[in-house]
Amino acid sequence: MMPAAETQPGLVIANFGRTLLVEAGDGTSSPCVARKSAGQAVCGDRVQWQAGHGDAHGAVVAIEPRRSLLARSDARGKSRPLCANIDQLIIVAAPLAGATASGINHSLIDHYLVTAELLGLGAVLVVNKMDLAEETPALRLRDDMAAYRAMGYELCLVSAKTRLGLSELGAVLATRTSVFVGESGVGKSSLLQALLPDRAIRIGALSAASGKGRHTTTSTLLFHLPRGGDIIDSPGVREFRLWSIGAAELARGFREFRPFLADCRFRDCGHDGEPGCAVSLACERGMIGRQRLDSYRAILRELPAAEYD
Ligand SMILES: Nc1nc2c(ncn2[C@@H]2O[C@H](COP(=O)(O)OP(=O)(O)OP(=O)(O)O)[C@@H](O)[C@H]2O)c(=O)[nH]1
Ligand SMILES: [Mg+2]
Ligand SMILES: [Zn+2]
Repeated sequence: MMPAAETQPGLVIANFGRTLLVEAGDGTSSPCVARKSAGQAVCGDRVQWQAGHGDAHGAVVAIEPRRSLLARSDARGKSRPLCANIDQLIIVAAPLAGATASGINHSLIDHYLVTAELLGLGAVLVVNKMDLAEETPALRLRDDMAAYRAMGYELCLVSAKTRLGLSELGAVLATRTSVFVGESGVGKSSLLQALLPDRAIRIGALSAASGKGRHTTTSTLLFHLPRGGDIIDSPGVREFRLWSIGAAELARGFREFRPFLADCRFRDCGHDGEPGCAVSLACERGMIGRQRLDSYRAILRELPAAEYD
């Protein structure tokens, strides 16, 4: 009879569909599959697992309780877990080359900010490719993004190419677990590679792992940073839909709205043109940005009708 495999603690550092890469306490990693009874493990999960014999995959037998879980909706609106145990979202954006406006996708940024607020996670805004921002649009971009800084969000203007602002970004990532989120092509993986010391090795490991020639990220992967802290790289998205939340919850997700929410005439005010709306008034007085109120109203219209009313 074979001795029962020993159960040991581990950390999920990659998920490629059904196969997970689990890192043991000694830093080695093994491909594993999760037992059905364990549930769906994702990058960042602390797990109990058993090594496989020979070429056989190991088995994840249990997932430790999570302190946070980031999920996103798939095309059919079903929520899919993306990564676990993160402390903050690093929302990466980039200016469009040669554009006259800033080219920043504010709608996506605001969706992620609401997500962070409602999950109780930190959020940091990163604008990459600052080397591409030409003079006038760059000024505009700095202005646009400074509004987020005024709300109390940390903002880093960086370039993976010229290494502008990378030590600042490195400091923000140290000692915490973070996830890079944002549109495809904004440079999430490039920033990660610029922050890792053994970058050539890492790039090699990445393309070998995905087995694809393309650089676009297809799996969620966790890396340990040299200054401490872990960072999870995730595939880019075109849009990020919120799970089912109500209008009141959505409004609380816009942190600069909060001081005004109790002052609307109607207790269930949707801040969408109702008379006596304190949020609209604050916007007219310049205390809430027009773009943020527009963003709030756009997201309100995406919510399922039952919750909207
Ligand atoms: N000029 C310039 N180009 C950059 C910079 N950072 C990344 N790029 C380029 O932008 C392209 C996309 O970069 P990636 O790092 O693959 O972007 P990503 O966000 O990881 O994309 P997905 O994995 O598809 O989500 C690549 O061609 C990079 O070389 C930068 O700071 N400046
Ligand atoms: Mg990538
Ligand atoms: Zn209102």
